[in-house]
Amino acid sequence: METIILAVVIAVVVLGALGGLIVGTRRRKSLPPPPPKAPDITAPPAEPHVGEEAETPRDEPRRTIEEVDLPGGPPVAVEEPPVPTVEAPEIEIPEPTAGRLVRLRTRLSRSQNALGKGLLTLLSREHLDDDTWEEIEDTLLTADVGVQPTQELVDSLRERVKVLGTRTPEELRGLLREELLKLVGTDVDRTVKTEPADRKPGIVMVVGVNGTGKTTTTGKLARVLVADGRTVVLGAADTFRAAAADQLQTWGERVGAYTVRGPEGGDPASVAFDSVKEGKEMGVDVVLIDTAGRLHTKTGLMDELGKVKRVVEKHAPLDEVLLVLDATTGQNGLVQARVFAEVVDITGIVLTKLDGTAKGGIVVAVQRELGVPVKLIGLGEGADDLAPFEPEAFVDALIGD
Ligand SMILES: Nc1nc2c(ncn2[C@@H]2O[C@H](COP(=O)(O)OP(=O)(O)OP(=O)(O)O)[C@@H](O)[C@H]2O)c(=O)[nH]1
Ligand SMILES: [Mg+2]
Repeated sequence: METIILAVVIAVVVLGALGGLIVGTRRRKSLPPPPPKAPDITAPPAEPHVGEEAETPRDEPRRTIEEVDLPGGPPVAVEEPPVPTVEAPEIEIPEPTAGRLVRLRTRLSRSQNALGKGLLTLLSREHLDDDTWEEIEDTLLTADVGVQPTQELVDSLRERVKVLGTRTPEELRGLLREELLKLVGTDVDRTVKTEPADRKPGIVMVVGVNGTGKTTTTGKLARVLVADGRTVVLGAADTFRAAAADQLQTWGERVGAYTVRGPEGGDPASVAFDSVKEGKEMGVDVVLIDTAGRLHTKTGLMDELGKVKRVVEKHAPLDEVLLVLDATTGQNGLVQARVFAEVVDITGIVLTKLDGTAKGGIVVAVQRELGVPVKLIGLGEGADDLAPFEPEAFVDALIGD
């Protein structure tokens, strides 16, 4: 009897165990296979778990490399080796710089209408009486030529018109052209100094108040240099905003120029120093340093700019310090210019936004104010809308053909 009971118990246990096994197996089999996971390159590899191999059959078709989405880019095709499919970011070939001002002359139309055409119309009047001369004076002052230069131009024109007697439109145009050119100055060296004879790289620093167009100008200038066959490193010494360095880097990437940047809020002088150091190591021709916009009225900020200059000059003297002035701000720009000139020795002026103003006469006023030539002018937001300043082309654009 005991033997029978024992046999029954054993049978029940064995059957139960078998049943459980079958149920267990079924249950396991009925589980859906885990979805294939996209590889997460930021997460550590997951720990293997017991039973995982049974759940994911080894013969599951493996995903090919094409199916793997890499962050930030389309899938890279690797199966067609004859055609190079991994594309480097396209590098733009900027326009040549020669004759840019002539190409962009129509952008000066506002100054042309207000200054050039206004003057020619007034001078063509049959009787040039005192009132007319006063109107001519007002026209020049409104275009921001400045009081002293205006006086000189009017005096000289008055004299020459008197000598001329009767006058044809061509003669008047010729007179005005000569007199305007005299004010703008034709015998100044306006080349942007980027290539010192005795060393490499040339060092250019770009300064100015907020929003005048420093970063844009630095980017455009990099393009000019690259178009002329130079190699360039950019220094993002505007460390106040990360976006500022991004903005500069974007300009650089378009023409293949490397950008040196530092931590947000870091020391601008140290970024400027490092950019020249890297430029030297890389053997490039020119290092362009973009600085943060600063209020010319804030002593601390201006002192900091002086420090940036001094620290960079531990490498070598700066070849060019370009002050960027927004032409639309008129006389206020002159006040800024004076303060900057005291802190860093300005060697050239970039007048931006001349496309948006009737005050082209500011070219004359600012040169007088600083005794420093306008070397470049900005005539638009486009990448190649920066032109070397050529007095003849400028005056011709003002008075029309
Ligand atoms: N129309 C016109 N716009 C310009 C010109 N130069 C620059 N700008 C515009 O002016 C704005 C400011 O330019 P940025 O280069 O960022 O000025 P910034 O001096 O670096 O400014 P901060 O770094 O904030 O001091 C941008 O919208 C430019 O596109 C120009 O010659 N003509
Ligand atoms: Mg900027």
